[in-house]
This record gives sequence, C-alpha cells and structure tokens, in this order.
Amino acid sequence: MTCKFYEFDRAIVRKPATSVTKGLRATDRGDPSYAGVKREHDAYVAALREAGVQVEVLEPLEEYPDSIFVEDPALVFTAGAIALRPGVASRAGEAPVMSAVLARHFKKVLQLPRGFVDGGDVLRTREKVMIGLSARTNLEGAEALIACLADIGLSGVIVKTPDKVLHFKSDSSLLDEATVLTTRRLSGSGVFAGYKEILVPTGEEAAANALRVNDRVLVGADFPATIALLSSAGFQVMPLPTAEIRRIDAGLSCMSLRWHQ
Ligand code: CIR
Repeated sequence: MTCKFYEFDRAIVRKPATSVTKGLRATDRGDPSYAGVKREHDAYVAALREAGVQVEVLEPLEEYPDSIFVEDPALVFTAGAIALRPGVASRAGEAPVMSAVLARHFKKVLQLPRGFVDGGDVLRTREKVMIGLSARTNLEGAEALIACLADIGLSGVIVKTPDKVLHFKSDSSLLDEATVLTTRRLSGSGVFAGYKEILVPTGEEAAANALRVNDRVLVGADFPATIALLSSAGFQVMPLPTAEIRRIDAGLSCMSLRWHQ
C-alpha cells in the first residue's frame, strides 16, 4: 500500500532524562525545568496516540541530555532505517543506542559511514529527501546519506539550512504533499519552488517546526497567529505546549521517529 508522507502508524520516542535541563542551546535563556519538559513530552506522546500512532516509549538516557530528541540520531522510512552521525560530539553516542532499537523494528538498518548528519536537517517531501547543510550536517555526511537513501530506493538532494538556524526542519515542515510551512528566511532561498508555501508570521519563526501526523497538524501553543493561519487554510490544528523544549532549541518534529509500517 502506498501512503502519504504524513501518514504514520508507528513512532519511537524517548522519555526525557533529568539531565535534559543541561540540553544544548545556542542562546541561554535559562535551563528548562525537568518537570516542564516531561509535561510537554507527555502531551506530545498523548497527541501522537490520539492521531492513531502506536508509540514505543524508550527509557531515559541520563548520559545524553539531548536524547529526548530522537529525530536527530536516525532516519526511518517504510523501506528501512538509517543510523546517522550527529554533528555535535555530545550526541554522537546516541546513534548506536538508537541503531540497536531500530534493529527490532526494521529488517534493514543502514549506518551512515562517514561525515555528519543530524536528522533534524532532513525533510522528506513529495519528490526528494532534502538534506540541509548546517553547523551539524556537512557535505561529506550529506553525500554519504544520499548513497544510503538510494540503497532503500529514495532520492536525496542537498540544500542549505539558513545561517544561525539549528536545523533545516527548525524552519520547515511538510503540511501535505504539496504544501510546506516555512519561514521567510528559508523560503527566500527558493528551496521550496514548486510547493505551496505557508509562511509563519514574523515573530513566530519557531512555529515552523510543526508536525503533520495523519489528519492533524501539531503546532506550538504559543503561536496564535500561525494557529489561526493554518486553521483558516483548512488544517486541523492541535496546539501543544513547547515553551520548555524551546529553551533548548527544539520543536515538535524533534521528539519522535515516525514511519508507516
Ligand atoms: C540540540 O542542540 O541538539 C538539542 N538541544 C535540540 C535538538 C532539536 N532537534 C531537532 O530540531 N531535530
């Protein structure tokens, strides 16, 4: 059966460790609280389940403060999974741990052989899997990833994450097969030519890291203008709290690996 890229029936998430308060961030606006992150994570898992996804919840990894963001050490597709090489030393060890988990779910688990790629820089769209070069994802990794993708029948293309933006998907999410939610700074690069773009209102850039899951779009609850825009465009919006995870530069795609079995 073919399915659309936003139709998911399986997901993997990882509970936050108490060390999440020390998660990486580009600008320090104070540590997130563990209880706050846990509340946001619980709400996220509940939202995935409500959307019809069967979710495996992994135990916390104290030695990896950012390991709640399971999207970064791996990629998953119906045809197989790819364990990546995260582009920051403190997260490198998350990939082999995730690889062992993926081996329980996928017949084919490839290993990125060289370079660096964070899953947050990878956006699957109608035609291609876009790989955004960033401070975390380099050319060597992106080229190696294209070969891995070809191995599971997918085609990759190298694009660029805007300067000073953590990940390509910090500034973009797929809303349906023809529509992306994105920021002015990423849209301006022309990367989404041929797609319908919905631009997040100025001041709500962080809302661009939304997540389409089945019939709904999960969006940060602190972004009323984006919520109104998506609702008026006909999307069923589910607002979720993200204030604490935003302190460590995360949004809604980061906390799960999702696929259609
Ligand atoms: C990091 O800097 O790696 C974490 N604090 C945030 C990761 C967010 N992940 C994502 O956007 N895919």
